[in-house]
Amino acid sequence: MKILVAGHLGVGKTTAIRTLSEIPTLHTEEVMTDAAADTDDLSLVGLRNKTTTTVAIDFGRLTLPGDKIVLYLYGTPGQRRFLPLWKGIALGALGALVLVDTRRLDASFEVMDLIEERGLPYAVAVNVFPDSPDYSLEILRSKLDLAPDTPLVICDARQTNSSLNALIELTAHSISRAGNETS
Ligand SMILES: Nc1nc2c(ncn2[C@@H]2O[C@H](COP(=O)(O)OP(=O)(O)O)[C@@H](O)[C@H]2O)c(=O)[nH]1
Ligand SMILES: [Mg+2]
Repeated sequence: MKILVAGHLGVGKTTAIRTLSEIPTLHTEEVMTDAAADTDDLSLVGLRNKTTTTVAIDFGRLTLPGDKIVLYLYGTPGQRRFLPLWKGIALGALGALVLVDTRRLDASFEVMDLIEERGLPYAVAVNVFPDSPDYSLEILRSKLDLAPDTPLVICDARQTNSSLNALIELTAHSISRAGNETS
């Protein structure tokens, strides 16, 4: 099954896929060019030393513990200018794990809109950084304007169990939604 790992620049997509994948991951990172410097403003993200940006996709694979379910993970850039890429990757996907950084909540709306437009079920995983504001889940749910049944979890993309937990929430939600639609 195909799963998207989506989110804005610097939110931790590459990290999460590296952490989760049981095979060496494929990354298409490119050195950010001056042409993208205005659109991908890293000072906003607090990543002044980040010199690469995901221009296409990350790819990894994961077999869920206990099941014979194999997940193919596609890291997908959050910017709308990658829409043509999105259309292809989203086709046939089970759902999307949206990584969110509480320091830049507004930057997550673009990616959530892209996913909703494609009709994909999604779960939100808040990737915590040392200087992230500490909101309760209830406040986050309201700030992100999430539907009551959209899973929302806190995670650390660098930790396997934490990322896996987020993925399991998404898989359960997507399977349950697919069940509701066919019944
Ligand atoms: N503190 C902290 N740093 C993280 C976490 N996840 C990613 N990072 C760091 O944040 C930076 C951006 O992550 P990356 O995976 O490249 O983001 P991407 O642009 O979404 O692929 C990297 O330097 C990561 O090491 C996290 O959960 N906690
Ligand atoms: Mg990346």
